[in-house]
Amino acid sequence: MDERIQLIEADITVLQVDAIVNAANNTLLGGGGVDGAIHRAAGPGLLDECRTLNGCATGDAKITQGYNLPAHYVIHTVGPVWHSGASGEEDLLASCYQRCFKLARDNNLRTIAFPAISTGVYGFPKKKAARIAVRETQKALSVNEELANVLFVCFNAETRRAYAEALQEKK
Ligand code: AR6
Repeated sequence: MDERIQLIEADITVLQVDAIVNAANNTLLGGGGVDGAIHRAAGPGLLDECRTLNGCATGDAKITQGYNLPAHYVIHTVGPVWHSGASGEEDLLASCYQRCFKLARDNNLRTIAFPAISTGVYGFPKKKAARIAVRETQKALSVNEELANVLFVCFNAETRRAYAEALQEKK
């Protein structure tokens, strides 16, 4: 495993990194899950900035300041809702990671923390999602030497196991 990848169990809102990623929805105006937690911790400034962004397409990402968060930036990405897997869900989830890493590069970010995008309310199978996260992260790390640390933030044991397996497979 690339030593720049770390697997941690934590609340993503407390992390002191250059950017945390938000698993948002198309409106970018907040919601439940990690999105709700990030908006609560960041304070109203985040919602004000999000209102100026005109939403976000599924598979795309947009960056804002971090406001009251310890992280400098929030990268908001919109994962796909899992239906059957035949609606391009895997490619859309891969695109989320690619767009986040593109923003990281454009903004010279060195440390970035991801939640398990789409695997909560949006129902994406956790193991499939972890494999995509690991694959796209390894691709990004191979072309971006500025990237010092990528954290996969697990909020439950099942997610942690899914990432541990995906990382093991890639060894
Ligand atoms: N820190 C880290 N991970 C978290 C936290 C947290 N504080 N809270 C939840 N998770 P979800 P989605 C994990 O449902 O599936 C929102 O309403 C959670 O356990 O937050 O992409 C949006 O507005 C799971 O592993 O995001 C959208 O409408 C992962 O974060 C919709 O949910 C993602 O779960 C997006 O659904």
